[in-house]
Amino acid sequence: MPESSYFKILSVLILITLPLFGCKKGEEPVANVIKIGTAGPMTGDQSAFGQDQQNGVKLAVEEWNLKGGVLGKKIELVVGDDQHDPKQAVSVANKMVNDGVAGMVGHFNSSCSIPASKIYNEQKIPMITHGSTNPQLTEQNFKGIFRVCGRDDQQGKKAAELVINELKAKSVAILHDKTTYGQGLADEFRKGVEGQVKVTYHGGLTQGDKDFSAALTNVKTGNPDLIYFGGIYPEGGLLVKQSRALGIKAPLMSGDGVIGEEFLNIAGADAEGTYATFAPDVNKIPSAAGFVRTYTKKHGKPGPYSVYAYVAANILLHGIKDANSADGEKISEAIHKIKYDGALGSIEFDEKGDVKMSPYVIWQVKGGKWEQISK
Ligand code: ABU
Repeated sequence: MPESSYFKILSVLILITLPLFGCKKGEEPVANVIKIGTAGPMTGDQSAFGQDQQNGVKLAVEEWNLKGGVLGKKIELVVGDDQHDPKQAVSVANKMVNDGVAGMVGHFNSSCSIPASKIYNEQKIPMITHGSTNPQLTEQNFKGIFRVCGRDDQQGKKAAELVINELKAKSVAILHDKTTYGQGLADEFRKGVEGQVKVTYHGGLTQGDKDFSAALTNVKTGNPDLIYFGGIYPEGGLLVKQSRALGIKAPLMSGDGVIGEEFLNIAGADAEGTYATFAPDVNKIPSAAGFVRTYTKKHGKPGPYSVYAYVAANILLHGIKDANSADGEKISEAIHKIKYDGALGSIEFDEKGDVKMSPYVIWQVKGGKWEQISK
């Protein structure tokens, strides 16, 4: 094709497509949609958490779109799958930047949120995680990084208080999955019991392994009153099952990573009596009743972090609305000022991007179900 014809065709194509981007000849393209992203373990062994997250964010986006979207534009959700792998999380974050998202909900795993947050921060894209609890995330003091969940220094302390004051344990064994979350939480728990309870064993295991008999043999030798585990349900469920098979009677205690149906499915009857720290039961929060009803109709019973993803998405969209702009810095400023009253009650952020109120309560498996046992 002669070069002049090629350029003529190209010019016609540009003229035809310009209105699709909402601009006239000579103007900068303006998108007709506002994109927000959500990223987490959408596939793989932690996908129950990822799917709960995706469903919660989708519900918020659907509700906003039914009311006309935000800033007069339809909201488009971009979903990223990091498979709880930090390297994958970085490439998902770069893809979100290229896709032009105005803000992010997630990631879920602290080991993913922390490296991804560095990219969002460089690009001034606000990020609200619904479930990353490692303190380091907000200790970076990035202006646009927030979390609607609590922190592991809070839940590790809460667990230690239960073990010392209520369970009156004299000795504990501490295990973790060597991740940012799991190891960090185990360390926070240890800080809380140090000097008051004997630690008979403290060691790591590898995520994805299926046989924990080596670590559990060390645990058994110390005969502790309780085993504390920092980690997620695939390993937590197997740990409690295998500890019973080895004749260990000590109860397991863990954090928010084991809450949910999957832990019960993996551990079966051996789950009974397990303790965990997590936020209050969403089914008992009056302001969450509407969310529970709508979510259940669409996706079945909400998972532990569904409502947190839903609330994080709502806060992000309110931030865009309050800022009256899709500019990341303006949105982050607006989120810092927000007093959001939604499904989880009133939420405000401190200067680091943490919620002002620590949410932790104690849960226990009773009659084959997770039950909130403290206020
Ligand atoms: N907080 C539960 C698991 C997610 C994370 O912080 O890694």
